[in-house]
This record gives sequence, structure tokens and C-alpha cells, in this order.
Amino acid sequence: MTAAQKNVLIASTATLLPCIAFSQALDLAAVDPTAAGPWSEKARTTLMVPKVANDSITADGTLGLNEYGGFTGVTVTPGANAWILNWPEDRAWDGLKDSSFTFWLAHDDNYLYVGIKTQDDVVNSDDPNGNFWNDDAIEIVTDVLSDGFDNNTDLSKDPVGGHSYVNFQGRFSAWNEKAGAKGSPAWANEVDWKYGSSGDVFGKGAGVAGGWQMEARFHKRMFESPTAGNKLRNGFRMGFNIGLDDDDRKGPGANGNKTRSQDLEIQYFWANRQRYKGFDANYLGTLSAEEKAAQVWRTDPDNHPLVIDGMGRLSHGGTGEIIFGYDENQKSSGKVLFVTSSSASPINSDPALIALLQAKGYSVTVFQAGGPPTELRNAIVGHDVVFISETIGSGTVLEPIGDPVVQKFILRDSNIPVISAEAYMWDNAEWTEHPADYSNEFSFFGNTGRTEDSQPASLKDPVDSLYIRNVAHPIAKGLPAEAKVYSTPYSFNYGKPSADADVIASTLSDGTYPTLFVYDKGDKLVDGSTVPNKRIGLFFGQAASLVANWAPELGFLTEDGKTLLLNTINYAIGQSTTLPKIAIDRSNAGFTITYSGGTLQSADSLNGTYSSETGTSPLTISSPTGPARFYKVKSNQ
Ligand SMILES: [Ca+2]
Ligand SMILES: [Ca+2]
Ligand SMILES: [Ca+2]
Ligand SMILES: [Ca+2]
Repeated sequence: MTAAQKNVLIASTATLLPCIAFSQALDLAAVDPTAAGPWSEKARTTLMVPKVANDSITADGTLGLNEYGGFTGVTVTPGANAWILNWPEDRAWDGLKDSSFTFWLAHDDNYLYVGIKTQDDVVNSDDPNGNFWNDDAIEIVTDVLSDGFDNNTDLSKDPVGGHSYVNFQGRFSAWNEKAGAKGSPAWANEVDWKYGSSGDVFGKGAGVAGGWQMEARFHKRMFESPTAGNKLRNGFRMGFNIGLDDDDRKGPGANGNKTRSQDLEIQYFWANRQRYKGFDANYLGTLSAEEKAAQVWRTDPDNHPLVIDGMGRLSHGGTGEIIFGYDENQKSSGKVLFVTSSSASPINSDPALIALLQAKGYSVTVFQAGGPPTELRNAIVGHDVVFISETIGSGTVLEPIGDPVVQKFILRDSNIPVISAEAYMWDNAEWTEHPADYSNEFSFFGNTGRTEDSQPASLKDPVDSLYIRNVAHPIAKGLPAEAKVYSTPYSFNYGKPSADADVIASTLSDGTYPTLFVYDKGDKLVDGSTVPNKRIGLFFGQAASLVANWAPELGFLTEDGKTLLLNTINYAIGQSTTLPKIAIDRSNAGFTITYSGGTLQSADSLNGTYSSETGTSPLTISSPTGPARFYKVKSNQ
């Protein structure tokens, strides 16, 4: 982000700082259900769901060691990190031993699994399935297609996913046990599902010393929409929330002593994020395509303010998000140092990016930029790649050098691949041409869709596609020439790298304003210095007041966008090293060049100037011209 944006962001995050009361003496009447807190922080409500071997999890109510694929259980505690419902009037909570819970998530080819351990002083269930909120039970709310609607999942009749309860015994709210059929339409309304040990939903649990434990499994077909085609695997992102209801036998239920107005003593949730009020399917239906693309609700705080309240716990928009771990045969490996503006609570798309990298198999260390330069230089030790997020202030990865003093990239001499999505450090890093005084001059570098006069008019439009310039490069593998990488118009980073850089993609169709470019080891930067390892400028941009004055989200990336991002990290780490190979077949009228392991280049003399060919292998030259042509494959490693 630019310095000016950073100041604005500091002001806005200051108002979001959570007020965490760790005391067990919690005054429930004083809890503000509209307040921000850990439940609304992206960093604390974003999770990666590990992929485990089929049927390695048994929903038997016993959570085995590592049964959940290494998932670190998430503990949800009133007074520490839970959003608490401000109802009923005589709600009560007497501390951890009265009610708190830890949950685990994992998935295999067929099922999503949820494991629960609670502390609960009195364990009870004496209500019918549809009223499990009056018993000891968990609640699950999903936003399967991540639409973020301000809706009520008890009424919206979601075709897939929705709202359900599983009581401490593993019984299911949406199942009519007497009829042996679907009951409530609040869950997977358009899926023909069944509950049972061999059904689509099954749970099992029981009271244990000090509380209860329960496991439930949900067949993925209850979340997978035939029309949307979504599959819960390989990086898929889904809105998810989990809450808890505590019945301690003091209410009007059959087992209760009737001293309280309700069986429910307290209800609390893991997540309750800010959502745009009034943003739902009906409202979207009133918008034109242009208004949708401009996401007009984001800039209409009078009609669509960002809110947190009791309805959020039942809405799509209030959910946290989970990202599904990749299949074993699609995983990568490597250690990523993720450089962000706050390691305590990363913002914008960073929590979801981190979860996506973990889902892909990378281990991620989060590093907060802005400390002494040696701190960053020391932090890279043991890592395979540095990823610099757009959330950082560009100055936080620079240090003053020389006389006269200029700000230079701290890792300029570090022998580690670096990817940066923060375009405003590219100039000081000498990755892009820039004014002599390193000022922000948008004809050289920046992000598209800005108001500044120095930005060329051709870069001011809202766009969702970039142009692949090097189809043979491993980063561009499998992508079309014009690749739609954003699901909604957003901003691209761009710069003017030196001639040594491989331009993978450009912002404009004529190849100008590269938005994804690579310096390989030994290439020269714009100041003539030689890079000790790969340096990669990444397209994924940031807020741009003209077209998208809001922070990036992982949801803005299409599958092609995610592929481009993950290919970039794979390439930077350099796992798929293949030696360059070339073969020329002259059996036809012309000739055919088959090559792999790099970029095909040609020149008109052996020691001439080689330039990259644009065609993919095998490349057929049917009408050769000139006396001779020399071809070589330049390694991408
Ligand atoms: Ca188990
Ligand atoms: Ca209790
Ligand atoms: Ca009850
Ligand atoms: Ca209880």
C-alpha cells in the first residue's frame, strides 16, 4: 500500500481492536452483541481443513490422536474469543467448566468431519430435533458459495448447506426421527439426504467426565451444488460457522427444574464477521450488471453499512471461512516466509492466502514487516521463498543506504527467491523503472484503476483479465492467452521491468505494463545490479480508489487466478526442475521444433541476440525464410 493508504488503514483497524475480557467473571448483560472482536477478525476465523485418507476418521465420539490430519483444535470460550447471543434475558455463564468447546475439522474424498470436545457441568438433551438449540448441541452454519449474504439460513432454504444442529449424542436437527425423513428445510433443502450410520449425515457422542464429546460427518454432496459445480476439495473456499448451546437442566424442558425462562443458558459462536446490511439475493436482483461489477453496496454506507449483530450468527455474511486441503497427488511442498503488516492478526486477503498455501501443502511462517533490517534477513533462514503481501507499507521492507541516502530493498543481496505483491517496493528494489527520486509515478509502476493524473488513461479501467505473454513459461502453464483471473473487476499491479525479466503476463493486450514478471538468478535489474536469486512481481493488486476502493479478498481470484498464484510460488521454489531439451525435425517441408524445460529463443546467428518465441511446443515453421536461424531453450530455473 502507499503511505497515504497506510495511514487510513491504521485509523480504521484501530476501531476494530477487540476488547477481550479474560476474566471468568463475565458480565453477560454488559456484552455488546454489535462489537467487533476475535469473532470478526479474518485471521481468527479462517481455517485450513486437512485432507485425510478415506475412512481414516471414525465418527464414534472418540477423537483419536491425529485423527484430524494434524488440525490444531480451535477452542471457543465466552469472554475470550466467542461472540455471545444477547438472549435469553436470564442467560448465564459460570466459567470454562460451565461451557466452552474445542472443535476439529478434516475432510476426505466423501465427507467433511467435525469433532467436538466440550467442558460442560450438566449434560442434557430433552427437546425434539428441531429445537436442539434448547439442549446441549452445536450449531453449524455454512455459506457454501461464499456469497456473503445478509440472510437468515433458517428461512433461506439453501439448496445445499444451510443451518443445522447436532446434539451431544450426535443426533441431527434437520432429521425427523419419527418419520425417518428430512424435517427442517433449513439444511441442504434440494439434496435427497438421509441420516444414519450408513447415511449422508451421522453423529455420535456422549457425556464424559467434565463435559461431552461428539463427532459428526457430513457427506460432501450436501454442500455441492449441481448448478454451481463446486467441489469441496483442492483449495475450495466455503463460509463456515460453528456455535454452541448450553442446557443445564434449569429451564422448562422435561428434565429441567423450571428456575430459568429457557433451557438455553448461553449460546455463542466462533465467528460473527462484519457483513453488508441488506446485501442479499433480492437486493442483488435489483442491480444492473454494471452496478454488480462495481459492487455498489461497498460504497453505500447509508443503505448498506457493515454490521455485526445477532442475525449475523445465522447469516452467510457472518460466517468465517474454511479452505479445503489439496489431494495428496496435487500437493506441493516448501517453506514460505509470508511477510505481512501484522503477524498477530493478518488482514485483507492474507489470512485466506495463508490458508490456501497451507492447503496446497506449503508450511507458512508469518512475519511482520517493519522491524530492524537484520530481523527480516535473519527470518529468511530455513525458508524456500519469501512472499511479500500487499498489506505491508512499502517502506517496511526497505533500509537507508549510501550517500546521498536512498531506500533500498532489505533482501537485495539475499540468496532466496522473493515474490512481491506490493508494487510500491518494486521501484526501490530496482525491479521496475522509476523516477530518479523514487517517487510514486504511475506511468512507471503502481496498481491499475487509480485517480492519480500520472496514471495513463489505459490503466484506469476496471478489469478482470490479464494477457499471457509467455505461454511456454511454467508459471503460465494451462492458462488461456487472455486469462480471467478475477471473478469481479479489481486492480492489477504493474511495472516496467528491465529487458532481462521474463514477462509472464501484461495488464494491456499489447504487452505493455507487465503485471507478472520474473527475474531469474543472474538477470540484471533496472539499475544494472545482478539478482542472486529469483525476483517476481505478482499481479494480485490492492485497493484502487477509482475502480475498487476496497481490500483484496481471496474470493476475487478465479480458478485461473489461483493457478497463476500457485504456479508462481511453485516456480519460485523451483521444485519441478526439468533440464532444457530441444529437438528439430526436418522431415516435412518446413521443420518442427520440440522443446521442454524452458523458453524457446531464436537468433539469426549463433552468437546473435536471442529473442523469445511465442509458440508452444511442438512448434512448426512451415515457410522458413533467411539463410539460417539458430534456436535454443533458455532454462526457467
Ligand atoms: Ca473418532
Ligand atoms: Ca453448562
Ligand atoms: Ca432442553
Ligand atoms: Ca449443559
